[in-house]
Amino acid sequence: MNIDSSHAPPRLLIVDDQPVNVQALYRSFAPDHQVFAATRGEQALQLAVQQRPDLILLDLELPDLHGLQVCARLKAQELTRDIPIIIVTAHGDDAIETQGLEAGAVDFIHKPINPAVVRARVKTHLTLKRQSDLLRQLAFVDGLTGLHNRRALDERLDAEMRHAARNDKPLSVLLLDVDFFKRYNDHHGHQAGDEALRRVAAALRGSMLRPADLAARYGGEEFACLLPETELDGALLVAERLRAAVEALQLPHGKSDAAECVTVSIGVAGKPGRPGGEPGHAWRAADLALYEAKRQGRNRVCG
Ligand code: GH3
Ligand code: MG
Ligand code: MG
Ligand code: MG
Ligand code: MG
Repeated sequence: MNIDSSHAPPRLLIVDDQPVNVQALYRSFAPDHQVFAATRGEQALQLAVQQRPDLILLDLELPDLHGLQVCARLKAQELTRDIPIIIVTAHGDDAIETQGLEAGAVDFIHKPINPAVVRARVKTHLTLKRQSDLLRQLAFVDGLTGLHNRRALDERLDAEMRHAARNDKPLSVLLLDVDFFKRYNDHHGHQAGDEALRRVAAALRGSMLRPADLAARYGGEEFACLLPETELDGALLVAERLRAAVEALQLPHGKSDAAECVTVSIGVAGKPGRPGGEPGHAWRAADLALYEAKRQGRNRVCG
């Protein structure tokens, strides 16, 4: 679910071991889609997790895995389950087509392809995907800030932790808390406080660089970020960038004399993806680090 990219071009992953096929599909979609390509099954699985495409065009005959295996594995993991897959193949008979649809593909296209037909089918499935994403947004978006809400965060963290443990990948979490926010509200009023939270949220959103990163409103004036495939060192750098972005907003604290402008303290915890790790541990570690950042004087990052 890419909440913030509703106006961004749709992201397509093309999987085919023949460069000439990749090029043909690339040519018909590149002008108004963001296109990624894989020539092997394992590479496709990796790209799907890293890039979270909106749709996958999948060839069946691949050098390492059969396309049906790729399809089944994409459907078996939470992170890629909702990505529509269209199978594109030269060798499909009715039996294969049935197997593909049963494995979770939404559509089946026979080669040689007609670019106009492929475009039309892709458009239909992208529209359906957008509609189901929209429904998810209503359930998973924080109404005040437009960031993901706590429910979305919990769900994603759960999925990311399992992925990290299974693949021995790092994963880091950030917990952010606005400094002296009670006094900001007391001084400027609750409505101005809400507006400040929106501005802080926008700054966080604008500073997250990877598509798989997630920023959420944890509750009240607290935010959380999830950084898949990121070691503690990298997470500390991201946290410092977020801290600086909020400070750069220069939202005056007024006469509240708590601070010059609105700032955040950030606690960072890395590697909760190790086997046996669980989401609760990640938050507790980040929370301890956040407490330390507050104790050391606020407007800083601890990890
Ligand atoms: P600290 O630096 O220790 O975090 O101080 P603080 O004042 O930010 O901490 P505290 O937890 O005492 O106060 C948090 C305040 O955040 C309380 C509440 O008025 C404000 N707050 C929480 N949620 C909202 C919200 O949705 N809108 C507004 N305007 N204020 C909120
Ligand atoms: Mg092939
Ligand atoms: Mg707080
Ligand atoms: Mg606070
Ligand atoms: Mg507090």
